[in-house]
Amino acid sequence: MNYSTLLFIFTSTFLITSLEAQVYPADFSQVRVANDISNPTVMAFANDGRIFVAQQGGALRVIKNGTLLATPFITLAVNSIGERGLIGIALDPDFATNHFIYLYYTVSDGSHNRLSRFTANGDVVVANSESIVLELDPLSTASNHNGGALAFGPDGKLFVAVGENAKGTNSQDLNTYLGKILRINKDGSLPAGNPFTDGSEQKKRIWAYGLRNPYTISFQPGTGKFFVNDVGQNTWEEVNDATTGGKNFGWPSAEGMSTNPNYANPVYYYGRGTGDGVGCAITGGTFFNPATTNYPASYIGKYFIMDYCNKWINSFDPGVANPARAAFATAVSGGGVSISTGPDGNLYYLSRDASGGSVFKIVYNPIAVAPTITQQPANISVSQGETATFNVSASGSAPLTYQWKKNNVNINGATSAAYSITNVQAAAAGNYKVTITNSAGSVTSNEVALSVIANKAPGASITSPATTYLYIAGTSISFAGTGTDTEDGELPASAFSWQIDFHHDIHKHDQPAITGVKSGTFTVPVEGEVASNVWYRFILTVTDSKGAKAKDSLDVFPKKSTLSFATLPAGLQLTLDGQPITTPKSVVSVQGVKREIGIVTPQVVNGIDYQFSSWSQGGDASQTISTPSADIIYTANFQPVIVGLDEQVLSGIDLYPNPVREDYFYMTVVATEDQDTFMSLADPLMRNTKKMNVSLKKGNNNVPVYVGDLSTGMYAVSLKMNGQSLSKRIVILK
Ligand SMILES: [Ca+2]
Repeated sequence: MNYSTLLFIFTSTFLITSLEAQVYPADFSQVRVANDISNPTVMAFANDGRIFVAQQGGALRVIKNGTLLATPFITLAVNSIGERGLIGIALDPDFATNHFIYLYYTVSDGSHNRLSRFTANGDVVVANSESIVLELDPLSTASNHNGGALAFGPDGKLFVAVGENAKGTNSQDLNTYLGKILRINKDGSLPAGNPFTDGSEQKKRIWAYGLRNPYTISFQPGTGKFFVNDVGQNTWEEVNDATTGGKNFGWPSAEGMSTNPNYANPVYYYGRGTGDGVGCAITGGTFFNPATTNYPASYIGKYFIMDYCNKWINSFDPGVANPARAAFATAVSGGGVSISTGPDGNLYYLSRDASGGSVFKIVYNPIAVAPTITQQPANISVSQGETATFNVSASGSAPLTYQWKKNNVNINGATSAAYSITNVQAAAAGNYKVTITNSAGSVTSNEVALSVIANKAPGASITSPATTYLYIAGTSISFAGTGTDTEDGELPASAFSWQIDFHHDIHKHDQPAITGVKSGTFTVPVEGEVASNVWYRFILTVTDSKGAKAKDSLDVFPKKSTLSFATLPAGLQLTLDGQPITTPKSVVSVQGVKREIGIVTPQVVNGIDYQFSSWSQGGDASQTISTPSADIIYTANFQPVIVGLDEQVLSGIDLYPNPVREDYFYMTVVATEDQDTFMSLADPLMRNTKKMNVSLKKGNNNVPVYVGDLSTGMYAVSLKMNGQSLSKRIVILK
């Protein structure tokens, strides 16, 4: 994949939207409730019908009676780099009387995530009502895996999902909140009934651990069943049952199903790929148990999940073992980040879609319902050469068909909810409206005007970095651009806005815009994402004095090296970023990115226990390396576990003569019962090994061992007996 500079066409996203119409079961359709909610993260419903929608940048918005209120409930100062920002919300179970709202956000200096309580006064916050509930552990420079989900359990306790900050070992460390589900009192204090009652403050708040990025959680009304949706790394997305406290879900050692009895397996999981039922990130899950609904009874009690990348909604029965997936929706709008069951008995989802972030409602109309317009098109005023887009939203039974008209005449091909005119010229001015039709009737929108201003759109160009530039993590990328305009001349710095989006595979992480500068630097973090199929997209937008815009875009790719991992003896296991790998193994890594390497110990091969001895590059068994500028091999040396001579009695075996100068030595051993087992010899570097079967009789045994085929050296002799490995050193001299 090699992107060169490309000019953005404003209409592209709308054209794609119209081509990818949502597919629902018969009689289901979606209605847009609100849009223009940029970078939405999560939402919560009040029983009075209001929907609170959090924006990553710190604003909490309110949708009331189907309208997005212009004034945010609150605008918090947050750090919103990467996946940070305002990313969690829960309403108090007694919200109707105490008006408490809990928010999870990254503090503005980026040092940590915080959980705070705020008090509502109608649709806005009571000034200075913030009460800090819990300060979470310090963050590294990695800006991803923050979790953020909040929910009250049936016990009235607040459950908090915290990501592992892109460091897998945090998930197994009971002295940090990172990578955990916490269970706390509303004020942050320790509740009774948590699984760990001793140790650190963190440990005593932990409800479940071994999690990577638990972005959403859900309780089932009635049963209290508690599911945690954990976004996976390279293989599996998980739904985990954390109803019972104290479970370890295995990250980073295990993702998906594991045979390790210490890990709780997911109740449902799905893998990578294209299409329905697979994907890249589980960003929503909800138990569909509304008080009332007009959905068919077969949907009630099901657990609905949503995937961000492949844009589908599936469901499964949470009450059965190994539940099967049921298809529900495909090609949903944009990138879904949250799915909820509304108090009105409908499913809702929150999407980073082409309309600037939207809330959608999924409705069931078994009897055809005529269309009604939920959002009218608006008047548009554009400069010559720009793109004009009219939008309409309507509810009613699917399928809905659209026909846009200019000055009362049908426009050929203008048959979607959005209608775009590119490269607008004076002749495009006029009056526009749309008629929406289904089997039960039709409705026509308000007529709105398109005005064309005698103004030419500006031109934008990114001049730095060069298209051939490749970055190294930890270094700064210098960016610069120009903006020219026929009427205004050279555009001033205030006309410039930069967007630097981090792309990984098929999804992207939005970064906050940098405005008011013609040039600047961007430092690439060394932590956060270890994958190598990553790049940054620099987008420059310039705006002229009449409001006309132009964009330029440049994709900047990394320099990469190959990291190879080996062990001596060969074939043993290591860990990379906390996950087990079997050697030899090679991975491509972005230069400058930090990787955590470690060893698995002890390991048993052919009955011999091995333990870590040293790394080829030196250093501790577990260490952090920075991906170098050249390919490299990291070799971990292991040694057999050899019991010392002073432990002769304990070992239970004796060897004579030792040293041995002939072709045989004798091993004496006392067995508690008859048994067929085996013994092995190995030199410390495993250059010479020998394995032989041994039949032991109850009582004293004197076993001759042929070593005529082994060269001079020190060897570990290991005997398996009663499930234990007994070892002793012997020296062979020729
Ligand atoms: Ca102009």
